[in-house]
This record gives sequence, structure tokens and C-alpha cells, in this order.
Amino acid sequence: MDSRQHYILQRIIELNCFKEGKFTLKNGSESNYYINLRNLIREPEVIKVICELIYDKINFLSWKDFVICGLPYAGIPYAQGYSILYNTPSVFLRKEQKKHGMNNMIDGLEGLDKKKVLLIDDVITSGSSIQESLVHFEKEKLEVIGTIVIMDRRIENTGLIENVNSLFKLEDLLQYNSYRKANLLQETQLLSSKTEESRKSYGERVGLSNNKMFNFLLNLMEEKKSNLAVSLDYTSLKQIYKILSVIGEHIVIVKLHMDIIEDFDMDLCSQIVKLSKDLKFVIFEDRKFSEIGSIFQKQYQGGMYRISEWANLVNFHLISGDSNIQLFDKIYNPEDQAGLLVAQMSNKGNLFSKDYTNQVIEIGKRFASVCGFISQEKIAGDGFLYLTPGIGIAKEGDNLDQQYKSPQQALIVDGTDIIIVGRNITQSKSIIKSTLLYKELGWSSYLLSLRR
Ligand code: 5FU
Repeated sequence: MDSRQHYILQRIIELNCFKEGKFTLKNGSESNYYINLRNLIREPEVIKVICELIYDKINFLSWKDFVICGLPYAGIPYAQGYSILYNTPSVFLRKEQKKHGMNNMIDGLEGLDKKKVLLIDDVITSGSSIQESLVHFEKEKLEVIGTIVIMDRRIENTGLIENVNSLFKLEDLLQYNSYRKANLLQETQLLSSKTEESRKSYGERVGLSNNKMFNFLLNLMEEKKSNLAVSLDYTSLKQIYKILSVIGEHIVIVKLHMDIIEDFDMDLCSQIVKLSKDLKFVIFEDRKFSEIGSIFQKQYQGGMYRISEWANLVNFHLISGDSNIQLFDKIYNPEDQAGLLVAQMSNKGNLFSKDYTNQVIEIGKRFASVCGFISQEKIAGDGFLYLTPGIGIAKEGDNLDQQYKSPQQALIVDGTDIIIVGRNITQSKSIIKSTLLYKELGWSSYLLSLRR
């Protein structure tokens, strides 16, 4: 979702066009939400931005050579705005037939050389308004090539009406609303309570460590304008591949748990490696090694997973001391591999203490292969990366021990660098949309944190 889309969703809520409660809709069905976009037309800027989004949609659909027509009444301001902004002829559909003159339902047709019409409406609930209008265009031998609506709130797409495209779906609005509710107040409070200490940008930290992965990730974040790591905790590698080919361009890290995979296949793993190079993201195996040295080496290089052959990042619990990371330091490939130390965890009841975290930091400082920590806050200097799991905006946790915090909390207040989002993306209705949402939240929070 880009900033213009965010802006429109924000204005829909701020101009009271969206209400929660018990409502009966035009088609008689009950709903927990009420959407009436009429207030939007009070704001010329909103109309302009909506017209821009309609323009992008039309270009995407490659629709050409049409006249534009707003469905009465709510679609009219947008159709007229579009007509003026993009120099497109328009016609005018009446709500009721003219009682005198030519008795026409559609004005503006005389001498019109175009045969195609594109309809604009504000909200589609069942599609009845669009359907009812079609007869008038048919009568005038105009072909309706499609309709663009601002908000599609259909429960199901019955397929009765063809070519309806929307700028937003109800779920976009609901998702945005829950994000706002959970975070807006918090964000304001956080910003007013923050300290005077300034945060260095990712770019400014390049070179603060000799670890190549550290520098690579900082540059990558700047380049992709993303500090999002996605935890794809699926049991199918095929599914992981499929999803990565869609979201890979928006993330900087994919985090995996290879030992929960049921269809493991080294070839597929190699294809994911190829994808990671094409779409520029890093593969992180969240194996949390914590064995005696000799077993660690077998777990890392051997077994059926041969983690060292495809993982760029692996992590360590130091409960068994520093022997695993010592060994890793000798066998990793500094060109494109690095280690992360688990210094804090997100779940309830974990046994991490301040003292333990400090010892992890001290060990981290001694090994060139360590590029950062898995932590809930910035726990050491700018020469390490801080990756934070347990990120979500809608819920406080799962039904087990996980605890979520918002990207704002992690990046603005707790000063971490990379948010790791799992089920809040993988179990959402649209993986791509929630990836984009978390990417946007992560990046905007990071930018806000720089303003300290
Ligand atoms: F080190 C940690 C931690 O402290 N908390 C975590 O949740 C790792 N994780 C991992 O992040 C965990 O193993 C999951 O793979 C992921 C979180 O998934 P969620 O779906 O966002 O709860």
C-alpha cells in the first residue's frame, strides 16, 4: 500500500465515513460496519488523490478510448474530477428520466464518437446500482467496459457483474482501522516521551563493523526501503518458494525453520537461494544452535538439511557457552554468511536475565562472524544489528506464549533495526497486502525514529 492509499483510508476514517456497530445495509443484510463515503467530497485533495488512484488502475488495466460516467450521485464527483484532470470526455447518467425535451437518461451523447464507457461509483455492496444502470447504456449502444469503485464491500463476488475493479476492499479498511486503533495513540505517546538521543540511519552505520553481512543488510535496507524480515513458518518448502516469489522483493530477510518442513528437497532449497539473489533478500535459518561443538558442526554442515550450503544467517543460544560460535567463526563464509546471537526472547516465561543478555553481548563482541543479536531492544552499539521477533499490530499474542509488540514500539522506542513478522503476515487474508503493510509500518517507524 502506498502513501496515497494510506491517506485515503485515513481520511475515510477521520471524516466519519466508516462506523462500527450493527447496521442494516441497502440490500437488507446485517453488517457490523457502515460505510458512507459521501463526506469525502468535502475535500478537493481527497477527490484528486482518488482520481490519481483511478488513473493508475485504468493504466494497469490498459483501458483506453472510453468516456467516463459517474453513477448517480456518489460516483459523479470522481468522474468529473477525472475528466478534468486527465482530459477525458464524460457523459452524465440521470437518476430519473428527463420529463421534457428529449426525455433522455444520459446527457452528453449527441455527436459523441466514442463507443465505450467506463463507470465510476463510490461503494459496491451488492452491485445492484451498477446492474440497474447497464440497461441505459445498452439502449444508447454504449459498451460498458468496466466499473471502478472506491470501496468494494461485497461479502462475496457473485460474478454477476463483470469487470468491477476497486481501489480498496473492506478488509483493507478494517486492517488499516485496527492498525490505527492499536498504534496511533501509542505512536503519539511514544514520540512525545522519547529521549533526545539521536539515532544513526542505516546508511550512516555502514562500515561500523567489518562484518560483510552487517554492511550488506544496512545497504539493502536503504535500497529496498524495507526493514522487514518475514518468518515463513510453513511446513511446505514448495509453499515457501511460491510465497517468496511474490513477496521477496519487499523484504530483506526470510526466516525459516527448516526442521518443520515436510517436503524438504535440496533442489528446491537451491531454487530459493537463486530467488534470494534475484529478489535480493537474505536467508536466515532460525535453528538456534546450542550444542557441544562437534554436534553443532554436524547440525550445521551435515544431516539432511546441510544448512551451511544455503543459509546466510544462522543463530545461536549461548546457554552452552561460546564453543558453537567459536567453531562457526572458523567455518562460515564471511562473504555472505554471518551469525546472530539470541540475547533476548519475545515469549512469556523465558529465562533470559539481564546478566545473561550482557554475557551474550560480550561474547558477540569477540567474534567477527557475529553481525547482530536477536533481541527485543537495542542492547549494544551501532556496530550490531538488532532483529526483533514477536511483531504484530492486531493482537497481543497467540493463544500460547508468544507476545507481540508493534513495529512502532520495536523501532521507535526500543531502537531495534529489523522487525520479524510471522503469522501476522502468513495467516492474514492477503499475504502480499499484509507484507506491504508491515513494510510500510516498519519503514515509516524507522523514519520517525530518525527524527529524535
Ligand atoms: F528468538 C525468537 C523469539 O524470541 N521469538 C520468536 O517468536 C524467535 N521467534 C521466532 O519468530 C519463532 O520461532 C517464529 O518463527 C517467529 C515468530 O512467529 P510469529 O508468527 O510472528 O509469532
